[in-house]
Amino acid sequence: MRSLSLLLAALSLSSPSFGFTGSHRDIYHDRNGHDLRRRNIVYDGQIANTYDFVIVGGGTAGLALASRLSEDSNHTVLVLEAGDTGDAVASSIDIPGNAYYSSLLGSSYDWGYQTVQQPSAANRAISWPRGKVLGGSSAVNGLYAVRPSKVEVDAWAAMVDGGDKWDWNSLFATMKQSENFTAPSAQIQAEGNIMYDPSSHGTAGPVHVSYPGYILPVVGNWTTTLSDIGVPFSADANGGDGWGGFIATSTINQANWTRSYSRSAYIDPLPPRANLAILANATVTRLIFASNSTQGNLTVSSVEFASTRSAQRQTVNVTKEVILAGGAIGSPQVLMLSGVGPKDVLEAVNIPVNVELPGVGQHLQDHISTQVTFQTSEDTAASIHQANSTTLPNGQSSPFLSFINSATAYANISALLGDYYTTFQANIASALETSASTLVPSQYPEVAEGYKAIYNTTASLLNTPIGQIEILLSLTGTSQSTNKVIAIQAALQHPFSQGRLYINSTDAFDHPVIDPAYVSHSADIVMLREGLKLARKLGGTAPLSSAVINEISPGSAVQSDDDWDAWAAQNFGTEFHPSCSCAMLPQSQGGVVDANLKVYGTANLRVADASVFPIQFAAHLQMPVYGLAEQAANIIRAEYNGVVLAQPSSVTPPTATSTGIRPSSTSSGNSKSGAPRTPLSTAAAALVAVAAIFALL
Ligand SMILES: Cc1cc2nc3c(=O)[nH]c(=O)nc-3n(C[C@H](O)[C@H](O)[C@H](O)COP(=O)(O)OP(=O)(O)OC[C@H]3O[C@@H](n4cnc5c(N)ncnc54)[C@H](O)[C@@H]3O)c2cc1C
Ligand SMILES: *[C@@H]1O[C@H](CO)[C@@H](O)[C@H](O)[C@H]1NC(C)=O
Ligand SMILES: *[C@@H]1O[C@H](CO)[C@@H](O)[C@H](O)[C@H]1NC(C)=O
Ligand SMILES: *[C@@H]1O[C@H](CO)[C@@H](O)[C@H](O)[C@H]1NC(C)=O
Ligand SMILES: *[C@@H]1O[C@H](CO)[C@@H](O)[C@H](O)[C@H]1NC(C)=O
Ligand SMILES: *[C@@H]1O[C@H](CO)[C@@H](O)[C@H](O)[C@H]1NC(C)=O
Ligand SMILES: *[C@@H]1O[C@H](CO)[C@@H](O)[C@H](O)[C@H]1NC(C)=O
Ligand SMILES: *[C@@H]1O[C@H](CO)[C@@H](O)[C@H](O)[C@H]1NC(C)=O
Ligand SMILES: *[C@@H]1O[C@H](CO)[C@@H](O)[C@H](O)[C@H]1NC(C)=O
Ligand SMILES: *[C@@H]1O[C@H](CO)[C@@H](O)[C@H](O)[C@H]1NC(C)=O
Ligand SMILES: *[C@@H]1O[C@H](CO)[C@@H](O)[C@H](O)[C@H]1NC(C)=O
Ligand SMILES: *[C@@H]1O[C@H](CO)[C@@H](O)[C@H](O)[C@H]1NC(C)=O
Ligand SMILES: CC(=O)N[C@H]1CO[C@H](CO)[C@@H](O)[C@@H]1O
Repeated sequence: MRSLSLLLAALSLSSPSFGFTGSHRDIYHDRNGHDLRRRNIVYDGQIANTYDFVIVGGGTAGLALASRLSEDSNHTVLVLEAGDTGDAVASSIDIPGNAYYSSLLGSSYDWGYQTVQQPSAANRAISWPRGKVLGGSSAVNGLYAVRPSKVEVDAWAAMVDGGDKWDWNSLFATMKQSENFTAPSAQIQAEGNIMYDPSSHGTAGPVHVSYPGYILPVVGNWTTTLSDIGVPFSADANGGDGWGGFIATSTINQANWTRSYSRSAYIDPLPPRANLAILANATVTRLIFASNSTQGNLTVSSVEFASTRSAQRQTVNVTKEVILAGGAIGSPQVLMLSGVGPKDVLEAVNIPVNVELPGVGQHLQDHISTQVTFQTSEDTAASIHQANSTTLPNGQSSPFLSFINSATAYANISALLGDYYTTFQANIASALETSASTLVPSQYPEVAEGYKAIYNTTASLLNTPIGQIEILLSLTGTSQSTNKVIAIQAALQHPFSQGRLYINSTDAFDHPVIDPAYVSHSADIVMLREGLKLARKLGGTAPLSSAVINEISPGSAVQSDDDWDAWAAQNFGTEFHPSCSCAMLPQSQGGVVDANLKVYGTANLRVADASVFPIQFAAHLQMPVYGLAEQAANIIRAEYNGVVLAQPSSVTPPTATSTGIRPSSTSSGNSKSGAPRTPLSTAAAALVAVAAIFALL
């Protein structure tokens, strides 16, 4: 999937520079020339000394939460985001197809993490991209807008006391609360053979969810082919039964065919809010606890951050809460840097233990993925893009540039293993104790208990109709010789392998050590292999097969299970869904947060992002993350006031608080709180976008 040859071929496709500057209508500025996107973003580095809420990470969850918390004009909210604003690369973010044609992966807008070498992956270190920009990974992802199923969300809710606020009914409601669904045009619906149920969607939320404005004909043959190989057509994959084959919705705004992500959805449309400040280029280096809190739950009193590795550390005080939304890697990293985590990890780097929580960074799970590649006689998105790269219209009105992959399927265990699945499930169940005694990367018994709880829940989900493998159709890729390529990807959805991440440095600018322990449990390779076989079978099944000339990779030499396993080890990568590294579990099971997202042992610290899910879902993660962020805002607001809140559009400046934000026009460059004044990015604008034609998931 990410072999070097694929990448090199991708790079040789020159990347045309589409942009929103030029002859089109300027939608970023009002009549007075004020940049509408910037109203709540701090460009001069000047922030107040103190905020009620400080959110660490302005990513998918972080900006959603900031928007909701600051609807209450009595509360001041600060977001500290490590990455830049993204303004300099707006067209790479905003144009959906640019996720492939002008990708930010590999640029300074990508954290560019790498796992440690994985023995089960032929000792490869696997690349783990993550968005490092306002919007976080929602600014760089593949736009799939799919939801987990009721049975797995309810399984999550059952794993922790008070978990009912995370059951399907609750999460379904908050996922809808985040969403504004727009139906496809009749033409697109017919061409793609698209089915949906409007009642499963929200229409009043900020995140635009719809379908692309251009569909390739082969997409229309997807669901019929799947139903011929035992994966039935789904007419409503968003209402809790998220399995079968379907054309997924995407986070696309049909009004101008742009990506809808947490910044464009939750922040840019807001009027100026005097109680909201969003600071980019601000990496949180640690949390500082109040010295009075040596007994009982610790209180965070301030947050330390810096613009670069060598820059002076600054602090900002917090009166109510700190909410970590740094994502599956950033949040556990900040906890550990702050002395909250496993004692062995903290002692190894001489960080004093403030709260001993052995589960921080543990229980790390991800979806692994690779693909079967076919040469096709049909046009693909990649071939059309290359042929038309100089003539495609600029900017937001191009329906073609809104094309992103969205044909998908969640294949259940029967489709993958047939009747053998009952034996398979029994084998997994009986291997629980041996797995827990050999495969848990921690010396602490609580972490092993959590491993077992997660394992048990995952095993119980085998015997349900939910997807165990996701099968995706990719029409945006290239291969060595041609971009007339159809790739069918298979991605493991419910891993039994659990890894960990940990810090080996006290410097927040050093990456943590990431070891997902991929395929440490052998069930995972069985499932991935059977998924790949299904992908090959799909390519050979009518009507999809009418577009296929031959299989390019892995090719006819790969036939036996051993062949597949060896090939997969050389080729699988991430589906970009790491999570569970601050799992919501009982403390006795190595949990990091409780059902209210509170970090155990603290009085005013929560985590709200993909790191808190205790199990993996058969879904891409942005929609459940938005639902989680909406619910986090509900929980926090309920705790701080019970009154009816101001509407977003009628926010008035804060009145009676002691935490007024210094207006930037009157700021005097207080060196204590001001980030260095830097001219707006030219370095970033000069960035050479890597045209990685990855199959973004
Ligand atoms: C390439 C790619 C493709 C994907 N494709 C899809 C898809 O098609 N559909 C889908 O649903 N999901 C997809 N995903 C997954 C999905 O986007 C993520 O799971 C989700 O966005 C995670 O949200 P989050 O809020 O947990 O983290 P993020 O959105 O990653 O936000 C974390 C934020 O915290 C910041 N941060 C981290 N550490 C610090 C610190 N110390 N100080 C300050 N800030 C910090 C980061 O810069 C980032 O902005 C994809 C992900 C990637 C990377
Ligand atoms: C935070 O509060 C402490 C006292 O509690 C004070 O000494 C410090 O200056 C404050 N920090 C900022 C940035 O205002
Ligand atoms: C939802 O999107 C439609 C256009 O697709 C728009 O007209 C409508 O105003 C949006 N609703 C909200 C609440 O933003
Ligand atoms: C779709 O399938 C039909 C047969 O049902 C075939 O005639 C047609 O060529 C296929 N279209 C594409 C684009 O593969
Ligand atoms: C797209 O339209 C939305 C309104 O639906 C607007 O807020 C946004 O700025 C537009 N984006 C671009 C890049 O045109
Ligand atoms: C410690 O001080 C903070 C204010 O800095 C206060 O909110 C908190 O309640 C105090 N905690 C204890 C345990 O006294
Ligand atoms: C710490 O917080 C938890 C809930 O988060 C609470 O149950 C417990 O009583 C608190 N402990 C102390 C000593 O305040
Ligand atoms: C796992 O499930 C089995 C049977 O369903 C049960 O006996 C065992 O206690 C469970 N273990 C955990 C850790 O939940
Ligand atoms: C998988 O799906 C098929 C087709 O809908 C169904 O017959 C089968 O019962 C499902 N398997 C499980 C374990 O639910
Ligand atoms: C931390 O781990 C990384 C591997 O992820 C390694 O390259 C680095 O040298 C380690 N640093 C220290 C200080 O051990
Ligand atoms: C804001 O605070 C004032 C004074 O404490 C209170 O009367 C009002 O209800 C609060 N408003 C909200 C939206 O919480
Ligand atoms: C963030 O830092 C980059 C690199 O120094 C700079 O180009 C950019 O202008 C900064 N962004 C903001 C909002 O200050
Ligand atoms: C989507 C698009 O613009 N397609 C055009 C690509 O270019 C060929 C001719 O080179 C046109 O026929 C397509 O319509």
